[in-house]
Amino acid sequence: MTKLNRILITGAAGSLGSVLREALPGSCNHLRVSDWNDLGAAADHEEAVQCDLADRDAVANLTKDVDMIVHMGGVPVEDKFDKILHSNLLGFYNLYEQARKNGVKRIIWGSSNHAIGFYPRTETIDASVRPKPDTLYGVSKVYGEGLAEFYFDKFGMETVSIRIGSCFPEPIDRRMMATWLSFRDLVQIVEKSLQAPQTRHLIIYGVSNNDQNLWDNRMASSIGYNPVDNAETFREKVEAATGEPDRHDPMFMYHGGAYARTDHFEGDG
Ligand code: 15L
Repeated sequence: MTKLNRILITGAAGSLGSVLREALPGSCNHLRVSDWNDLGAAADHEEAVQCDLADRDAVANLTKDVDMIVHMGGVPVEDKFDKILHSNLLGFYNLYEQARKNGVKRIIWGSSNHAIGFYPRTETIDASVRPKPDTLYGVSKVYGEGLAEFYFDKFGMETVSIRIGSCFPEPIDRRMMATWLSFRDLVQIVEKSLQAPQTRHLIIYGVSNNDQNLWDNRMASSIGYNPVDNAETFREKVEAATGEPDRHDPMFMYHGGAYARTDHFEGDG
């Protein structure tokens, strides 16, 4: 494996960012970690930078001398539009534009299954389908994928957009029997995205090798992703802990599950 010189991880104090902060030091000589929350003490191999991605000048410095970025920052669930605007739209744009100016080769980022969350579960889809976001949060992920496409076509800056399913230590409800991504498979899909010689703008699903998978993830094998975990290992535990599904509940009707019936913060900003 060829080592990159410097990788930047954004959202490094968040749940997935922390997993990658632990796992990626072997992929590079220098690891720069950033978050708008406190990052704790920096390890010897780390440069820790507390930064709000909506601050353009700060992002210009943050993205200097970086080969590739693993972007896990941003609002991670449905929220008020102003919060999404600040982090997922403005912050995301700043990251792309400053990365371009600083000559960053590739961004690998956490898009989400909520970009396609309003597809009914009766349909298996691949990553080429038209988006069907289930929330404003999902719309922000579609925007991110659009910006990534534009930055590749116009400037040749590469992206891997990983539409992450449900990334938790283990599946905790029946929907996650289909959508679960283990931490181990998260690390693998990010490492393969960093190592691939060329990705252009690739959209793939971040999902483990679950028997009930809703997504045809053939595109992910083009970078050598071969998930090793399967939610079936936890079936008994999940079924004992959660009731029989109501097939008419949006939770079980759509790929996006509960997000398809989440509150809309109408006019709240
Ligand atoms: C997401 O995009 C969220 O960040 C995560 O917290 C989960 O809710 C996940 O989707 C999911 O769909 O389970």
